[in-house]
This record gives sequence, structure tokens and C-alpha cells, in this order.
Amino acid sequence: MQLISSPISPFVRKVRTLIEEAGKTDAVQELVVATTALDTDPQAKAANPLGKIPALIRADGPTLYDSRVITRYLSDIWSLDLYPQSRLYETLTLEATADGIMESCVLVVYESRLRPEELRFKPWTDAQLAKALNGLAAIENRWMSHLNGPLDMAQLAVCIAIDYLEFRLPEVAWRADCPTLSAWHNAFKERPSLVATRPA
Ligand SMILES: N[C@@H](CCC(=O)N[C@@H](CS)C(=O)NCC(=O)O)C(=O)O
Repeated sequence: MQLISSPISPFVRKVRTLIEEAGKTDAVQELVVATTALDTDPQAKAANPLGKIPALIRADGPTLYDSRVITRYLSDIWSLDLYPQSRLYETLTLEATADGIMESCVLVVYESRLRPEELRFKPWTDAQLAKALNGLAAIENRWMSHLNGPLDMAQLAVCIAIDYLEFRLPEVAWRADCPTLSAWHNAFKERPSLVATRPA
């Protein structure tokens, strides 16, 4: 299998972290690309009509795209049980929350990197940051017992979303309002799969 990849993308990192958890780095070849919404890499476009990464090219079936589809597929074929049946919808909802935080942060980063200064609209980026902070507050208030339970994909996604926020938008202060999540993140981010995939 081949993974259309980038070392910085948090969505790609979800897949790379799962591969590390599985000990299957030899099973997937990474094709590293540089792609943005304004300048789509041809390999990314060939693999995914939306031009987004990650995408997983398979020898025995159509290419898969969207990180949640790929992580669920790999968890299934390698029997990792990262989407346990007993709490499947909780896991998917928490993963969707983490993905939504990533999406808002990626949009804020694109705004400052891709959009000419005179076209920027601060209320829109403020609204995206509010979504991310709201998501973190919801995790602090409702999801800590899930985060402290047996390993699943939602936990990995939450940690990756927070890492991305702190890597790209270090000025965003969230820890004082989310002390329990903050302590969880400080410990969880040292998992070997997360250390191995941490953006430099
Ligand atoms: N929902 C998608 C989001 C993927 C995504 O937005 N990836 C970014 C990189 S972090 C991308 O490819 N951006 C290029 C674009 O928007 O065209 C997923 O979970 O895979």
C-alpha cells in the first residue's frame, strides 16, 4: 500500500500513528507531497478528486481517502480494535470532534499563509478558533473518562489535534480553561507512536 503523505498534516499523522501502533511501517510506502488548497499536488489529485491528503492507494481495491476511512480500514484489516464495537459511536463522535478541531486550525493556518493580507477577514478566523476552543471545552467537560479508557482511535486523534494547534498556533491559550485535558495531553503525547510521528 502507498500513503499520500506529508509530515506536517495532522490528518496524515492520524494514519501514520496508527501504522506505528500496529508495527506495520514496512507494509505502507509513504509518498510525500506538498499540497495546498490553491496548489494541488498531481499525485494527491489523482488519488482523491478533492485533492486532499491522506489517501491510501491499495493494490487490491480502490484508493481510500479521508483519514477516518483509512484509519478504520487499517484497524479492520490488521485487527487492531481501535474502533471497539462496544463504544463505536462514542469513538466516532470523539474522533469527529478532534477532526473538527484540526479542520478549524488548518483553515486558520491557510488564511494567514494563502490568502493575501488585504482579503483576510478576522471575524471568520476568530469564528474558526472559537470552534476549536469549543471542541476542547467539550472534551474537557464530557469526554475525559473516554480518554482515560482503553486505547482507541479517538484518543490518538485528540492528542494529534492538540499537538497541531500548539505547533501551528502557539499563541492560542487553551490550557488554563481545560486543566484535566491539559494534564492528559502532557502524559499521552509521550506514547511512542506519537513521538515517532511528531512534526519536527
Ligand atoms: N477530512 C479530511 C481532511 C484532509 C485535509 O484537509 N488535508 C489537508 C492537509 S492537512 C489537505 O490536503 N489540504 C489541501 C486542500 O485543502 O486542498 C481527512 O480527514 O482526511
